[in-house]
Amino acid sequence: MAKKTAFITGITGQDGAYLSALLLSKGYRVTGLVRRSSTAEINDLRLRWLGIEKDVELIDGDLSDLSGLVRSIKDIRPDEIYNLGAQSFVKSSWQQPILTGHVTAMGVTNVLEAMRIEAPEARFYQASSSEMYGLIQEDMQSETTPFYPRSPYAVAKLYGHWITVNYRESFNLHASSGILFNHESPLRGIEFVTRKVTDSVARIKLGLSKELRLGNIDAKRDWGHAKDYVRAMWLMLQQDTPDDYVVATGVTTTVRDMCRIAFAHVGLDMEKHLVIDPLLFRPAEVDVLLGNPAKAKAKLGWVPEVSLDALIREMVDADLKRLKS
Ligand code: NAP
Ligand code: F7E
Repeated sequence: MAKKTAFITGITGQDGAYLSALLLSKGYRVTGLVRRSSTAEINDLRLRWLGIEKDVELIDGDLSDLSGLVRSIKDIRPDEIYNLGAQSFVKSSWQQPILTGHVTAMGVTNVLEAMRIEAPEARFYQASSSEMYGLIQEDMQSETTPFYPRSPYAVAKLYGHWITVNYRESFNLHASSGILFNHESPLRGIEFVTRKVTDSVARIKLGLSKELRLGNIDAKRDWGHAKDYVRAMWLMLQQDTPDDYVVATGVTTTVRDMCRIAFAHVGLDMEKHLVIDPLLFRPAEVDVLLGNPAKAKAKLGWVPEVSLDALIREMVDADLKRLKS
């Protein structure tokens, strides 16, 4: 069988790196879009962490630049397109709402347009988010739960989700949307709460720091491992018909209890180090998220393999190792 080609936007991010590793292990040619930076040597840090930086082809480009996307897709002729690129940090989206709209919302239309023009037979994956449920309308969120976004990021993702559905219905494209709940790993950006916690716990353990400052620790999230979640993305594009799927563990935990796992792993007392900082609270919060992955389990045969306990312990160990070296 001919080698399949994948094109990944956001290839330098957490999910882009794990997805690249998965696709390479399946024999794909993996290509990806990279924003030009004056410090190019740090662009591929995550790919290097996984030891695959030499195995992927990186193409300069930006989600806000339609003509560049059209040219890239024309040159690459991908079989599968994974749109993972985004301004993905919720808190920053209040600081940069317009940029978030340009990249996280309109960027989706740009990729879909480029695909429609140059590779209409390709299969498309959109990285939708549980943040779209925001002020939850049902205790457990599924594909049929109404959305109520609570941040400029979530509003932008909702646009991306619906434009994907619309292009599927309007142009008969094989376009699927994965509504993924929070997923983490040692490659998670340091600004997200799990990695902030595991990095701080490692620093405190090594005597490099004394405290961990957090905002709303009563917020609850349904956390899984990124490695499990990129498998679900790939499975969606292997189906005969495109569709939308919730990807989650079905377990929700407070930020406080997630922290407790990290401190306990290195034998530290959380109460001695945790400081609540009102400046870290958000203008509007998503209090609780809990996903129902029944459809993904039934139709894709997808089940998460890593528990939150194991995930946080892996992240703390990776941060200890990183800091020691
Ligand atoms: P991430 O680590 O923040 O990666 C985001 C990627 O997007 C990076 O490669 C980044 O490039 C790229 N990017 C940002 N702006 C861009 C632009 N203007 N043009 C081209 N590329 C741009 O995010 P992630 O955790 O891997 O998440 C992947 C996707 O899933 C995102 O769309 C995110 O919103 C969505 N999502 C994530 C989660 C989660 O829990 N992780 C859950 C649901 C949905 P640089 O490296 O240059 O910054
Ligand atoms: O916050 C609370 C914060 O920034 C989780 C992105 O991948 O998942 C992610 O969005 C919770 C929130 O993730 C701090 O208020 C308390 O309630 O790790 P986070 P997020 O906002 O849920 C979704 C699914 C995405 O799609 C996004 O792209 O933790 N929290 N104290 C804190 N959060 C942070 N970051 N920092 C704190 O100090």
